[in-house]
Amino acid sequence: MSKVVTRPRTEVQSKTERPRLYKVILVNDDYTPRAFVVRVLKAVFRMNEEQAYRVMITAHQRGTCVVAVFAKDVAESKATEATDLGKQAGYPLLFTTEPEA
Ligand code: TYC
Repeated sequence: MSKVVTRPRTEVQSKTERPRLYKVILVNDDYTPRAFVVRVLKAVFRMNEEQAYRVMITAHQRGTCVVAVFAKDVAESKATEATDLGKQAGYPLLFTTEPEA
């Protein structure tokens, strides 16, 4: 009589961890006009003038500023959209993403 080897049919249920959130980060440069950065922040991240100005000036003074936090796909598409608006206007404006700690 042959032995029948069976394997567990289900994976051990891993702890239910929420998917990691991703930060969108604005990177300073020497060429993109401040007003253009503010306009992009308002358009892509739905900020008001004051919020957008604060984020822009923080990146200007410190090198980078966290703009907002989203699910990975949303963070990546917004960073790309915002970077592309700069590119289309001939500016080196850059938005990157990184996972939250
Ligand atoms: N440093 C730019 C200037 O002086 C303005 C700027 C701010 C550009 C933030 C990019 O992420 C940025 N015109």
